Amino acid sequence: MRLKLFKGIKDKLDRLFGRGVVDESLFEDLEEVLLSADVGITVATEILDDLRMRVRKEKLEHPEEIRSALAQAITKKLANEECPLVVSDSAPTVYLFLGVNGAGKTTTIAKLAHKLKSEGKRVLVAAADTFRAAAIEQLDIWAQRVGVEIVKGVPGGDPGAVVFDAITAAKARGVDFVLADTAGRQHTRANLMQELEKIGRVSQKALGRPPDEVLLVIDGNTGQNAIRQAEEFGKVAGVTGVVVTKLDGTARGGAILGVKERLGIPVKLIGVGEKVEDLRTFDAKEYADALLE
Ligand SMILES: Nc1nc2c(ncn2[C@@H]2O[C@H](COP(=O)(O)OP(=O)(O)OP(=O)(O)O)[C@@H](O)[C@H]2O)c(=O)[nH]1
Ligand SMILES: [Mg+2]
Repeated sequence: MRLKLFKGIKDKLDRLFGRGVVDESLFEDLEEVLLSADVGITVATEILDDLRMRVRKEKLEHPEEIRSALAQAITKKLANEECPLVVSDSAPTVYLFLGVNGAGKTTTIAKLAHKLKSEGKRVLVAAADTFRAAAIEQLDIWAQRVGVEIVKGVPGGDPGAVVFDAITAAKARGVDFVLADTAGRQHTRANLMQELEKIGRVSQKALGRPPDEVLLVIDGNTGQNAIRQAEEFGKVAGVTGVVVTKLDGTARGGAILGVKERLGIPVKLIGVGEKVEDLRTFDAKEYADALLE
């Protein structure tokens, strides 16, 4: 199935390439299109420099050749970003999910639980978003629907304690994966950010090692602020990977092109819809093609 990302960009590109002329103004317009998709200026410039060089060297003149060369330039830029989720040799493998409010953490956990379960793994989700009763209930409903185990805290309770209990239960029951949900928080709120640090410490205590992945969930509509979020969450929580959600409904998903380069944190998963099946591992070529077609 073809990915459909970045609403609207295809039309802009069709118009540009439709002019049938390859000149400097084409590159200027392409730069504008990339920037409108929230590809950062540095990354956009590098991609277009690469494209210019190929156009010159290979004397490309047909719009379709240029479109495919552009897709290749973007794929090249992203090539070393493909990076699968770490799976521990000693079960349970623990993934902690963080991010700002509404980014898609809980939904992503449901999707990943579904995927792992369909691969025959035993999965336990930890409802460590104790901030709102409704959040615990939301994960509970997903757990039932997907058919995985859940460890819940009480509303207002200590999220670290939930993660501790979940890991302990997972060890006792022979669970393969623990997926821990946390409350959404703004990266500018110091006390809430400290709480994340504590959750990390607690899971270290229960597991004997840090969580295998600390996954920052970012809404694909976030634009260049995504970099800033990644920086701030990275400082307190040792983020190991990024999940970009809602790429099905945005024209601005280009910001992820800069995350790895700026912060050394790879994009691991992407969310492309609201259903449990709508999760993909990040594939550079698929992403580049979706950006342009
Ligand atoms: N279209 C689309 N919607 C998504 C995607 N991922 C999540 N959503 C929607 O985004 C909204 C918020 O998702 P949640 O998973 O509740 O987000 P959260 O980060 O857990 O939110 P808080 O716990 O409140 O911080 C829901 O309506 C989801 O259905 C996606 O990949 N595509
Ligand atoms: Mg949530």
